[in-house]
Amino acid sequence: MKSVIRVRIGSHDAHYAGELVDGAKLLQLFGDVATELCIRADGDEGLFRAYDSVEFLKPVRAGDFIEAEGRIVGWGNTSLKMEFEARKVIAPAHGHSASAADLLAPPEVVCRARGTCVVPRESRRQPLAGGRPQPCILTAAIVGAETTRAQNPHLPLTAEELGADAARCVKAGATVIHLHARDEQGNASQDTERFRSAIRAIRKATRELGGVIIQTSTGGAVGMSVAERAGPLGCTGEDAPDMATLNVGTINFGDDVFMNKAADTVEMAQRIARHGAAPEVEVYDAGHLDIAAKLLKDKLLHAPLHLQFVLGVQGALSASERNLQFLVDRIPELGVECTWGVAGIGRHQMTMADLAITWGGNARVGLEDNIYLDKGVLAEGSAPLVARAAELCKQRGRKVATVAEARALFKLA
Ligand code: KMH
Ligand code: ZN
Repeated sequence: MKSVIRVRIGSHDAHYAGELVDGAKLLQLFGDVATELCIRADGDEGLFRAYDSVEFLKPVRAGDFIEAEGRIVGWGNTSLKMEFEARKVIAPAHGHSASAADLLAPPEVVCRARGTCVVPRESRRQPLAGGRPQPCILTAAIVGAETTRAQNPHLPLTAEELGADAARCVKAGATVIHLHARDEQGNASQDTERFRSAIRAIRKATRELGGVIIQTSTGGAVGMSVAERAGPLGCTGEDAPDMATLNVGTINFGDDVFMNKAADTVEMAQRIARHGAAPEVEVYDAGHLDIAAKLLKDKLLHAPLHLQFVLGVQGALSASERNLQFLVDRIPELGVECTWGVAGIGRHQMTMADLAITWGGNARVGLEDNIYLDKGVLAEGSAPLVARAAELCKQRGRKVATVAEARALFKLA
């Protein structure tokens, strides 16, 4: 959650020699930004309790335009942890006419701060639409189609291994298993029976832990036909997956092309609807949101819509904070109730998970997308990655969703 204000610093704000502005002016701007954040989160102006740090980095003078931005970075019961940045975006151009000014590109950061605001319990107005985030749904992508045992020897391949790894992920906090299957040679397979065995093994291994939501891939591996990719949808009745991915746009995928022609996406959406699984739309690039909007308009998708931003695939949208912000900001354009999550590829996995957790979204981690726990340290299965995401939830004050909560948030049957 963020708030931005932009103001011109007038001559009346200048306090020191050379039209220099008092640092307190910037703290006043941060105070206003913080107040908006409290209103957005809790419907009340709240109170600024303390600054943990304030750094004045550059002078501010009369005639400067200052943009002050604040974000909630931690969700306490009554406290909200915030980070602030003030940037100079326009400055008077000296040496020209008295009214000349320059746009600064890039803007100059003049002040950074961290602090805590409090909205007393009795003042909190809950629940507010777009206010405090819901519990965070952690998805474990435990195998994928591309990762190999040579890259990470802890990759689960057989049904039994998938079941055991899924159980470890559930213990670590995962409530959704994003599932692919492999054949005897370890190659990607969308064969119905292989998925059936894996689904049975996962359900058996996680039953005593409260179960898990199973989301089967209909993306499979590059080069597979639609009919082949739809294999997991042959699992019905007791073996039916709860969710299925829907890939809506073609992208470069490393040296390959991951083809998702419009007609194929329509067919897959129809197959998923006939099956009864809840679709999750995989968004690898900005235009995929536009395709999702068209699918909604054509009644091939329905609310609530589940969006998974997969960022950092080589050939698609990169995993940056700015790109994620852009995608998240565009969600309201869809005009329907949505849940959203992020899967960052490779070294971006935990950074993207942390942003999603901080901003109120959901996070996907696991060996499908990233094989390392730390730089140069292989993850021993996906559970350590899930555990780290759960730890981030704790640090950010987000509750990790239970299966029942995730089912309710996804509105699954
Ligand atoms: N293996 C990728 C080409 C999905 O699961 O739906 C596609 C993929 C997406 O993994
Ligand atoms: Zn996948």
